[in-house]
Amino acid sequence: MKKILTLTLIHQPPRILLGMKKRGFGAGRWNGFGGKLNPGEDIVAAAKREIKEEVGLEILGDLKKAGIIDFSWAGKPDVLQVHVFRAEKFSGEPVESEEMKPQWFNVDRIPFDKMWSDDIHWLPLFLAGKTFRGRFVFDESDNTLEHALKETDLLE
Ligand code: CJF
Repeated sequence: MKKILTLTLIHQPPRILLGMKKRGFGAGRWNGFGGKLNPGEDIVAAAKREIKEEVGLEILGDLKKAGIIDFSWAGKPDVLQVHVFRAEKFSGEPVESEEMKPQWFNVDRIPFDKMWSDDIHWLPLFLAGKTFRGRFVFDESDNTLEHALKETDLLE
């Protein structure tokens, strides 16, 4: 089964806003903001809702499509399809929630050792303003076993 998730990174070069996930899936890792869609909700609406819920910000202007990544685990049929967005402008100040503790990072000091193991592969493309499609296969410890990643002009 394929599950769709959103992931939005707020990028104001040379800084990027990440959150330390405090509970649930990905707890203990820095990441952008996002998660599952509610029933009947479209992907962009879900992305904006998650940013509001997790870090208290309203996105100004459009979310920009940055990439689509399919994740699976060796020997398991389920696929997590993560739609990655870039946000540049927002209103409000980042606030800590029950889910996330936000912090700005300089793009030269991204804490890859405390992030999902895929991020080191695609985040450089994201930071360069590129759009991409990717596929990652993880082992049971969430290490990347194999991956494919390509820059693409057209998403979807
Ligand atoms: N950066 C990143 N975000 C993920 C998932 C992921 N890797 C795969 C799980 C192994 N890497 N998210 C999934 C949960 O929703 C937010 C984004």
